[in-house]
Amino acid sequence: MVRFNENNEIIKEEEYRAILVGLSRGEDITYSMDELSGLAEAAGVQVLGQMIQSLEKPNPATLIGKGKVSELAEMQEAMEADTVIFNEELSGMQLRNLEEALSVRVIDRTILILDIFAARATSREGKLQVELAQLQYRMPRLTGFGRSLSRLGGGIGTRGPGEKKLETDRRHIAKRMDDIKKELAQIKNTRSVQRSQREKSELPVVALMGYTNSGKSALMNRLLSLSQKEDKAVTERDMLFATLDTQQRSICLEKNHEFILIDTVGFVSKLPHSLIQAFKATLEEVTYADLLLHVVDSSYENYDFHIDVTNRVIEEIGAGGKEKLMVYNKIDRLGQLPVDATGCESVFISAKRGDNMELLLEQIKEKLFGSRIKARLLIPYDRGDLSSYLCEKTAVLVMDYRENGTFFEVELSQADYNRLKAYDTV
Ligand SMILES: Nc1nc2c(ncn2[C@@H]2O[C@H](COP(=O)(O)OP(=O)(O)OP(=O)(O)O)[C@@H](O)[C@H]2O)c(=O)[nH]1
Ligand SMILES: [Mg+2]
Repeated sequence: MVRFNENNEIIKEEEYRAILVGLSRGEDITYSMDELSGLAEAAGVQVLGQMIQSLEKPNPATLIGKGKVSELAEMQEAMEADTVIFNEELSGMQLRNLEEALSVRVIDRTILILDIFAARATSREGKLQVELAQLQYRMPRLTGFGRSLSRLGGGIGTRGPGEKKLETDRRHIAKRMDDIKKELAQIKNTRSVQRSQREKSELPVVALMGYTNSGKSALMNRLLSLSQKEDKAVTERDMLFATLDTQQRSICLEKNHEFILIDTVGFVSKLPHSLIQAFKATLEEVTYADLLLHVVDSSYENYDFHIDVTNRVIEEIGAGGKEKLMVYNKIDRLGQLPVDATGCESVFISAKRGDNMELLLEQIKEKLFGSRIKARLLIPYDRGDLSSYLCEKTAVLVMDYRENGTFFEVELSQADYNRLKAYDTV
């Protein structure tokens, strides 16, 4: 579990005993709480119990109601818990009030996720991104903290000692954030050079995306072993956030059918916004992919929820318009095949046992190298995303700006055509 000392350095401590607290605004939060429990365990916290409150409007001072705070204090004492973990992100004021009322460590879902990322990051870039996200989380909470301290330090208009300390802290953090951003920009530059080298090789790119623990790395390893490259295997483990850094491997199945496969960080619900921002750079690779494989753990009963969360992040990083194939994994754990409700093309596999790999490869091959067809499309002006897609990803023969949209005569893959056939002028 990560805490900060006076100089904003991370202090590592071991094994906490925690109670989880959830707030429901009428929705069922069982899954979300299960996930919080998984996150806590991944951070090395022992979960003793949980408390849920149904509340239409969260209490601005303590998130949960006053009565619930007292109940929580009793529960914490009885169970000898030293930590309380909230499923919602807490404001600086809520954190402070709750810590005062409970006199134990109070943590929220965001800091827990950031903590796991901090512990797992191995690359320089990964570490910097997590640190930046941690500082971004800390900055506004520092302000809240400072206000209360300055009230203690004197009346209106006076600067208490707390305020001075706050100023130093804030300056220290701002400076560190600046340094990190500069270094990240440098790393990004190097990567774009690498990318342009790769683009010269003109290999198509396929990116694995999906919820954490869905089997993205397992699928990458399966494809590597099919192309006799077991020695290039990536980390695959039964835990949340096993992969943090984007990894690339080339997969060569037969002559002229080689592609680059990218394994990426997994997602989780309520992924802190600052972390998505921070990881946008590493996930930027995804926005250059020709095809996304959205990997789903179909043995998880509520996998639709995971699909929604993943789709939202895919949108947020600007990869929403990419060609996508739904890959329902872990079918070895199921009695019958899962149902796809997304309407996208889908394939049902087991990365572990190797079921339906041929089928998956056929689909990938078709999408990447499949035969091209000629089409005449009229793309409305409010769908500039589609026009740019056509320009970048297909062979444009004719392009003409007309009254009600851009007219294209293009050569494109069957999959692209299927996606765009609503705009066919024929
Ligand atoms: N039964 C079964 N287990 C699988 C299958 N595919 C992956 N797993 C297991 O699921 C766990 C997670 O797999 P990973 O490949 O690490 O998952 P990931 O999507 O890369 O996870 P993150 O890197 O955390 O985002 C591992 O223990 C895998 O062995 C499958 O088809 N069937
Ligand atoms: Mg992984």
